Amino acid sequence: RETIVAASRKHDVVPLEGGKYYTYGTAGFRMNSDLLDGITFRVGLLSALRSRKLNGQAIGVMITASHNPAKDNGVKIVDPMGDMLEQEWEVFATGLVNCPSHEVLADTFFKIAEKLKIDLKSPGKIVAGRDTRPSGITLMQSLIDASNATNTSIVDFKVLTTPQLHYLTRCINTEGTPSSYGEVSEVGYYKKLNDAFQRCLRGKRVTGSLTVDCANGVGGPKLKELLKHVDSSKTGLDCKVVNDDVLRPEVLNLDCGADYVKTRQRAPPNPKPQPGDRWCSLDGDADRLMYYWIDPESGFFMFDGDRIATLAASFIADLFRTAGLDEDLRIGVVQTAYANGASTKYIEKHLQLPVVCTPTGVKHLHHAACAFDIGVYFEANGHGTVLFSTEAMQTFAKKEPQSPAQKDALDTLRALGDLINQTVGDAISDMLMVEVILAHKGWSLRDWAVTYSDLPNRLVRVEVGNKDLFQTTDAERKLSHPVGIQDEIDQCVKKYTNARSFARASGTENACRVYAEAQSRSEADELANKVAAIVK
Ligand code: 16G
Ligand code: ZN
Repeated sequence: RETIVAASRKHDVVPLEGGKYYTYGTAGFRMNSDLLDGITFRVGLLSALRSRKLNGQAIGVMITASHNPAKDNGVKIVDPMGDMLEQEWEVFATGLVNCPSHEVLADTFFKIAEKLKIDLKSPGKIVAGRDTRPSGITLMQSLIDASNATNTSIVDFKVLTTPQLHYLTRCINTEGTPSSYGEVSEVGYYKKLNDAFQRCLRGKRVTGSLTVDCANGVGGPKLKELLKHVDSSKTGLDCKVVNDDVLRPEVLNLDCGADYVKTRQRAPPNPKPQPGDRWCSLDGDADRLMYYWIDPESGFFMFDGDRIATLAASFIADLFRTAGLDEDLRIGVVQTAYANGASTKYIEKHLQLPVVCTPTGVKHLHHAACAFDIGVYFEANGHGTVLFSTEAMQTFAKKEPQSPAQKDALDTLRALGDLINQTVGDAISDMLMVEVILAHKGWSLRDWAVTYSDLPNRLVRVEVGNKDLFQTTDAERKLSHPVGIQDEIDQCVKKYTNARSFARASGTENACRVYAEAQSRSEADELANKVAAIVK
C-alpha cells in the first residue's frame, strides 16, 4: 500500500470542476494530454489487476488520441486476445481514476482485488505502445511507474500503431500454443502481413499506383517499414507514402488523414490528388481507412467503411460459392445506424447476406461479428475488419477441394484470414485487403464506385444542455428519452422520399449528433436541419 501511495504522489489526477468525473468511454480516456499523467498511472494499476485476474496473461495498454489534435492524448486497455477491455471492467477504470486522494486510490485498488478474489502475489504483465505524440513519452513513464509499484512486468514496445499493439498483445498470450497468432515482434507483424498478402494475390498483380496519406501520424513510418518487406516486383504494389512527417507534432491530423477526408468529404489539400489517381488515408493511429479518387468526369469520390465492407463481403461470398462452402458457413455484415441505407440494401438484396445493426463503437460491432463464421464489420468512418471464426479457418484447411478452382478459393480464404487483423480494425491490413480484392476482380475504382449509389446524407452536430438526457433504443436508431421526441422525428421523416433520420448523444463530446439521408441532396439537408431543430 505504501509503495502505491508513494508512486501515486508523483502522478496527480486533476479534479474536474462542478462535480464532474472522468469516464472510461469508447475511446478509453481521451483528453488534453496535460490531464492524463495521473489517469495513465491509474490505468496501469487497473491493468495490473486485470492481468492477475486473467491468470497472468498480458494486458495491452495503448497511449493514443487517434485522429484528435496533437495536444490531446488518450489511454486505452486491450484484453489478452487483442479485443477491447471487457465492458464490466470499465466501471473499475472510472472508479480508480476518480479517487479523490492517493490513499483512497490505494484502498480502492485493494478493495477491487478483494472483491474479485485477485491474488496480488501472482505475476502480472502489461504490454504497452504509444503513437507519435510527444506527450506519449511521459505518459509511458506513468504507466511504467504503476507497473513497478505493483510488481507487474511491463514490455514497452515504444512507438506503434494501435492495431500493432492489439496484434502484439494477442501474440504474447498465444505464443507457443496451437492458436499462436504470430511472432511477438514488430518485424513479426510485417512478415505475417507480407506473407499473407502474397498468398492472397496468388500470382495476380496490383496495377497502378496507390498514394497513402498517413495523417502525419504513426502510420507513416510503420507503413514504410512494411514496404521494406514487400517485394513489389512480385506483387505489383506501388505505394507512395505522403503526409508522413512525424517530426513536427503540430501537423498530426492537420488537414489530412481519414477523419478529415470523411468529415470534410474531400481529399487533403496537400499534396493534391490528380484526376484518376488512387488514394487512401489513414488516421493518426492507423486504425481507420478511407479510399478515394478524383473521377476525371465527376470529381472527388469516397470509398468509406460501408464501401470497404461491401467490397470485402462480396469477394468473400464469391469465394464461398466457388469453394462450395455457402451451405456450411455463415457470412454476415455488421453496421451501425450511420451506414448509408444504399449499402445496407446492396448487402441484403444484391449480395443476399444478413446485416446486423449495433450501437456505435467498435466493441459493439466486434461482438456482433463474432456471431458469424465470417463477420464483416465496418463503421462508416473507416474503422473495421473481417473476423474469421476458428471453425471457418479449420474448414478452409480441412475441406478436400474437388477442383483446382475450389483449391484456389480455399487457399485464398485462408490467406485472407491471416492478412486481415483479427483483433481490431487495422488500416494497413485493410488497405492490403482492398488491393488484393481489386486485383482479383480486375477492378478500377470506377468499377467499385458503380456497385451502388449512396443516398445523399447529412450529419449535424447539435449543442444541447445535457446530452445524457438523450437515450436511445433499437441500436441508436430511435430515441426513448426525452419522451415524445421520437414521434416528432417520425412525423418529419414521413414527408421525405426514401428517408431515414436519427439522433443520438455523442460518446466522445458533449453534444448530440443528427444523421439524415433521403433521395436528394436538398431533402437530406432539409431533414437533418428539421430534426436538429427538434432535438435542440
Ligand atoms: C469512438 C469509437 C468509434 C466511434 C466514435 C463515435 C472505438 C475504438 N472508437 O471514437 O468507433 O465511431 O467513437 O464517436 O470504439 P461519437 O460517439 O462522438 O459519435
Ligand atoms: Zn484511430
